Amino acid sequence: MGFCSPVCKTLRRGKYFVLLVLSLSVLAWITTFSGETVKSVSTDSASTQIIAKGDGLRDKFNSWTAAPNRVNPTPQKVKCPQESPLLQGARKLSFESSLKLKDVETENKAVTEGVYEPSDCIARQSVAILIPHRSRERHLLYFLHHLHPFLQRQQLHYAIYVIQQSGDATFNRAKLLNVGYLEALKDYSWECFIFHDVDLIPENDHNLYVCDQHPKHLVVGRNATGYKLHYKGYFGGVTAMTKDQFFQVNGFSNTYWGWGGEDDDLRIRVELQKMKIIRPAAAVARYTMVFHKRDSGNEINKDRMRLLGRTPKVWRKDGLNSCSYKTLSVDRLPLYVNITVDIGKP
Ligand code: UD2
Ligand code: MN
Repeated sequence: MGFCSPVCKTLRRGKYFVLLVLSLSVLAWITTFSGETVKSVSTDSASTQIIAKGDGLRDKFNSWTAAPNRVNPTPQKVKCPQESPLLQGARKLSFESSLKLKDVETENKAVTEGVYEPSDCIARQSVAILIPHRSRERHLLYFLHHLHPFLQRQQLHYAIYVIQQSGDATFNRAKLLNVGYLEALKDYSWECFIFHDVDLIPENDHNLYVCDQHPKHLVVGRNATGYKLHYKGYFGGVTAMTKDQFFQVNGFSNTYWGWGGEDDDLRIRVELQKMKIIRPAAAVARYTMVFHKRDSGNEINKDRMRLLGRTPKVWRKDGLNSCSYKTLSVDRLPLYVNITVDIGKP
């Protein structure tokens, strides 16, 4: 609205003329472009089959994005960050009696046959979690429910292996873990192994399930012991060792049947190799142990002190290199690899 002089009117008309000329040139340019595109891409890219004639600019865009090794290479995955941005710190754990395996499977669709790998970055370590097991199904369910999301928040490439002792002979935690190590290495060259009780649930995801320069003990404290270190050389519950560290100590002893001693034996092996045991800060290395009584078939091993005394003499001959067993089945279930094994009896 308002006053417009004759000069202003001429200018306005001129503006319309310039606009018209511009639009006509754009139209002419698009037509030329479209013809060229159809011709040039139709020979060298499978993706061109979906190109419709006359859609020149979009075609050109398609051919740029859909021919990865020609113009625009597929973005390469980069290493995951030193500290995962997904960590949440201390979390309240839940142990719902109504929890079902199907629920846990539904929550973990990104896990395939017990294995997970981050989709958007390359994990810093490939870790096998080994669980010795017999008749603790409920604990296993809670374990899977908590550990899968926990490990995923740490952006690890990992697999969960459950090593089931068949039969009802006395339980042998250490030998089952040796079997787990040997069997898991048949699947993949895991660089780190976590030896894990089924009933221990980590409370803080800053407790990283990765290996270090030295063997690592991840349980500083747990609910039942007031979150204090049990005793100075304590090495039970959950430990992390690289493939090479575990090989160097010849794994666990195979000779501890029943409860106790096998974790101290591993500590002696580590010390004999002049390796140190490291632990995360007490504030993060906290666990809840699901309540349980001593299992039948895992009675206290009264011979354990004698066995511990001879470890320096026998470790070279008793361990991974003498672990004899019969694998009865390997089932690749959605959330874990289930290895059932006959490890003999005392
Ligand atoms: C302690 C140690 C454990 C081990 C054990 C002595 C901690 C937190 N844990 O655990 O690492 O050294 O003493 O052997 O200090 N299991 C079964 N079915 C059985 C028996 C055992 O699945 O019938 C497995 C299961 O993974 C269990 C683990 O073996 O968590 C250890 O047995 P436990 O929980 O009975 O022994 P606990 O809590 O005294
Ligand atoms: Mn326990």
